[in-house]
Amino acid sequence: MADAVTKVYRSLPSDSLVYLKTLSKSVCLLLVLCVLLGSSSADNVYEMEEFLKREYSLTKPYQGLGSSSSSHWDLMGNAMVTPDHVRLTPDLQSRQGAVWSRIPCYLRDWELQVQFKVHGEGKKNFHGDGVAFWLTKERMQNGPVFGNMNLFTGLGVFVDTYTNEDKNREKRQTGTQRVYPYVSAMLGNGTLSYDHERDGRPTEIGGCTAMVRNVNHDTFLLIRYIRSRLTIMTDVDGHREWRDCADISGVRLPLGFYFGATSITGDLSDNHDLISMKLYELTVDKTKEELEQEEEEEVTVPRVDNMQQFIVVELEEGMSGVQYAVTALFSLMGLGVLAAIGLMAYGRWKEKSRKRFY
Ligand SMILES: *[C@@H]1O[C@H](CO)[C@@H](O)[C@H](O)[C@H]1NC(C)=O
Ligand SMILES: [Ca+2]
Repeated sequence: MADAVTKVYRSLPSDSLVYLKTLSKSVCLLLVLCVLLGSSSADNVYEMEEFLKREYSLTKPYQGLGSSSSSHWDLMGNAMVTPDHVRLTPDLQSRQGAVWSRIPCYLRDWELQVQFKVHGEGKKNFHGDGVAFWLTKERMQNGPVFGNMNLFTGLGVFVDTYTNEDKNREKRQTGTQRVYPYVSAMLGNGTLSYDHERDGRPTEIGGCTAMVRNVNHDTFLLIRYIRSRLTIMTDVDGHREWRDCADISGVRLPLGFYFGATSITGDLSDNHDLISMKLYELTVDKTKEELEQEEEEEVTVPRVDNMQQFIVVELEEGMSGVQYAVTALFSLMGLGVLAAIGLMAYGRWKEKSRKRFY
């Protein structure tokens, strides 16, 4: 029972607000009240279990994972299944591992709750590279983006544990320094490239710091997509509480993409363990107009409305201070010389004119 209660606690929306807005209000108020009073009866379990989509979820003991034809998930690369987790990569150099759903997802509104664990021997900033969660058109591809291909089409949420960005450059350009591990989201459209050297900054649409590594408590990530709004939350400090991480409106994701989780190690490594991925369908009350609009404007290429807002404004990588000073100095000297020549010429001319008059 304790387990059931925890399950309800975990799976019910911590922010009941979305539900308040979306589910019919009476049902929802009841639900919220139940949760608030902590009186979650068995009925609630079933209620949430109904929303859980088993075909898109991956939970212990990972029966639906493997090469059998009845599996819902494929395993790839160095990924290994144990009774307690799917180890995407071990704490060893140059490994890549992944799990990919076999079934394309046609749900419009959903919530993905991921439990994962990143741990290893490496000391501060001597570990990497992180783990990523996906909803993409492509699946089962090897590549440099946390073990997935670059130029992907769809959503990538990265838990980046290693800072690649040159710290000095970062400070010069943005005035701040980011603390890692860092969770960030990117919407790929097939031509946008993830810049590994800059930790994906140029294409990032939102993110937050999340101290996920080598902690004793469980760590979770929530990705919610409802009414074209993408919300990311984290629960990584052992408080069993969702914390806002990113909130982006106008995210247009086509239907029929695949969920996946990937990881990679390079010179530096970590164990990247996936414990569960639970996908819930969210029921949303939509007006007739909204539904018609959805039908008409079927999205084919992922995009974010007003992408402009995410373009990182960077200072020009032009002349440095020293270069400036030297250039200015030479310019001044040049002006001085010109002025001197000018004055001499003027003096001569004046002398000449004087001579002429007298
Ligand atoms: C992908 O997005 C970029 C930047 O917004 C844009 O320049 C490019 O044309 C887009 N590609 C496609 C295939 O839509
Ligand atoms: Ca990185």
